[in-house]
Amino acid sequence: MMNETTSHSEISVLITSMLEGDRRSLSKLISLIDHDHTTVSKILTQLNTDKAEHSYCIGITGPPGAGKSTIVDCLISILTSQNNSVGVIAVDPSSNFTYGAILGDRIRMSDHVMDPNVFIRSMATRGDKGGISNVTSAAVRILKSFGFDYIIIESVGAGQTQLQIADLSDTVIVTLVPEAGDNVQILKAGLLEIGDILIVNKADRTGANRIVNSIKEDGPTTRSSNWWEPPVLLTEANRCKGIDDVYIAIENHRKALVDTDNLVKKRRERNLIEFNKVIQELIDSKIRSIGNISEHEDDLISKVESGELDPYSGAIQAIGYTI
Ligand SMILES: Nc1nc2c(ncn2[C@@H]2O[C@H](COP(=O)(O)OP(=O)(O)O)[C@@H](O)[C@H]2O)c(=O)[nH]1
Ligand SMILES: [Mg+2]
Repeated sequence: MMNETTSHSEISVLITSMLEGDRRSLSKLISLIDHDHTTVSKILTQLNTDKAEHSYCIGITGPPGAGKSTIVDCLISILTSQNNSVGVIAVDPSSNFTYGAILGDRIRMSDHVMDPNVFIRSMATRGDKGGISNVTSAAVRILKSFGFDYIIIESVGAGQTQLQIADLSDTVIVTLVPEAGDNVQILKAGLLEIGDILIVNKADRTGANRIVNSIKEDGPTTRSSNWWEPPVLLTEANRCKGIDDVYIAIENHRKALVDTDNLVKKRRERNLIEFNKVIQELIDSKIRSIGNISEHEDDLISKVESGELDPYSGAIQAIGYTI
């Protein structure tokens, strides 16, 4: 495993072979940013952004255990059967994937593990519970540069201060389960609002139809518009039932985005959202590092404490610049 001493030239070698389609290099680059976020900008500046617009990003979110990874597995099977390459980032180390083998065929399972068209990677959650970190977004940029046809991001919930799954995805799928039952009102306040496609999974459990109806009755969400009404779909993901309709809904949403010029517009908006979030993160980390420096300035602190130095001048000295 490489560490923070990884040089520009080592990174360049990895990027060159990644861009030639080498999956080991792709994997190593993602490990690098996952373990040492100071490599993020070194890597991102060297990526090929020409390919980036090609990838279509699908975000899937919902409570833990709702069946997100199972749904992703089914989607992988559908997407690869149409000769698409798929890269998956799961922001949840506990995610289990069968590499698109959910349809049951053992021989196909080993095909998928070796399948150069499928790449699956779990990343640790950072900061806010379930939030998407800048590292996740950097990983998605690397996958785009690799040139996957589809990129799927799986994440639980939504952190408030960090990037949201909707900030990275062209189509957002929100997954609920019948157990949500009476909590629909609570969910409505947050999760449902961000979905372009709403799924009620575990159709085999009682109450599934009831929750579909209650979501439909609640009417338009903030994602509704004159060109898109989020469909509410019932699935049974451990048998891949209903996932064909999810795929059709994704393609319909994609077509609607393109036809209304919203795909380009929204991607441009999202670039700026990310830009602002990174600025915020950089400022926050600068403030934290200043805090750490001043802890070590015992001499300065005792001078301020004793009154030998006034707090204002002391603070400016601790920070290293004036305002
Ligand atoms: N009964 C039932 N169980 C399901 C269904 N879909 C997924 N599961 C199971 O629910 C559990 C959690 O699924 P998982 O995909 O890991 O959920 P995630 O945490 O949202 O990614 C697993 O044991 C799945 O096999 C379904 O349609 N019906
Ligand atoms: Mg999962």
